[in-house]
Amino acid sequence: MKTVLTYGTFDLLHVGHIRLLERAKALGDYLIVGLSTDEFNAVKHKSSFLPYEQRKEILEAVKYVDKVIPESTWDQKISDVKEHRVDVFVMGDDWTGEFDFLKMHCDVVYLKRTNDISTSILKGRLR
Ligand code: C2G
Repeated sequence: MKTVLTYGTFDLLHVGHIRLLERAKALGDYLIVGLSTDEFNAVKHKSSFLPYEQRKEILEAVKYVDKVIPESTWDQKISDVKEHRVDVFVMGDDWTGEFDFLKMHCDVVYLKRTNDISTSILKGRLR
């Protein structure tokens, strides 16, 4: 079984997130999402519209997602990769290069971001 891992806030889930999750799942058989906790979002200088528990429940309903784990620090990735026997680490290409240190432990794939959609665009439209 090929395990894929990705991380993110996934707030106000939109097609950019879904297309990332779809392509990530296509790289293996089992997709784990490290979902940023509300506290970690503060560390990322991001605040999410929806709290962690709701973002988790929504992600768990996505057919591409097999497991959701909390992301609470920047430096949990190596231990997550080892603990979950991850074969492929995936992020959108706005992160290109940032996680190359994981190449010692698993494949690292940066996927093209979907243009013209983001949580901040959606929040702006809501305002
Ligand atoms: N994404 C995308 N296209 C968009 C918006 C987002 O492909 N239009 C991707 C991002 O590149 C990321 C994932 O969807 O891989 C989740 O996006 P965010 O929730 O914004 O995640 P981010 O805040 O970048 O958190 O440790 C890593 C961080 O937790 C990543």
